[in-house]
Amino acid sequence: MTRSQPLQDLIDQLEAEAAQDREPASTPDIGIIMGSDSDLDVMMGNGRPGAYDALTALGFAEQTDFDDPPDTRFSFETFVVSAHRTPELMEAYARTAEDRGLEVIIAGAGGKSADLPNMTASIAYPLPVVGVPVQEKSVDSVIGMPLGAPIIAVDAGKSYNAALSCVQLLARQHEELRRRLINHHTERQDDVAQTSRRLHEQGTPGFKDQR
Ligand code: AIR
Repeated sequence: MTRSQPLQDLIDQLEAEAAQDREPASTPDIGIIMGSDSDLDVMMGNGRPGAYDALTALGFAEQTDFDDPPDTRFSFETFVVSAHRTPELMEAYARTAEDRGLEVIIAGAGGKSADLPNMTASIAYPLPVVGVPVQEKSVDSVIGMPLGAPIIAVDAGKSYNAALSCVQLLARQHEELRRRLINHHTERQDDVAQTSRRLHEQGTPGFKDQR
């Protein structure tokens, strides 16, 4: 199949970056790919929190230029990669991921043929891939991997949890991330405890009025 020039340029760029052999601290730790920009709200968050919200809350910055890393130690990058419209880009992204310094990939796709997460996991192996079914009807497609071809997957739309899972993996090597995850969890506990106390002390009608 012929390739458009912008597609070829993107593939060439990934391959050139992989050949740079850069310091891991200056490359994105997490790569986020999605089948379409119509997946953006689910994948990154819009009202309902997504991967972007989880990662920025944990101190990650979005790296938009491979050659110009952000000041923060931990970062992620984001691309649209369609398994069916641009299979060559999917293959190149997954194949170069490890050499580009990524530690883990989050891959999300919607529809019934949500093949980006599972195909990326197959090609990027042994790099771990966390799959996000963007819709309920995408769940079987994302999680249905054969024996010996692993993928980590979250429930439909739970890109926020996919990001937390990635940080959990990274935290095995980075005590600072472990500390941030524990703080994040403690904040969640505070939220539940405070809500519980308010509901109990205000009673149901008073609590409803103040919501
Ligand atoms: N998709 C895109 N390429 C391959 C697949 N499976 C998915 C996207 C999106 C849905 O198809 O992940 O959820 C619809 O994409 P679009 O671009 O038509 O809005």
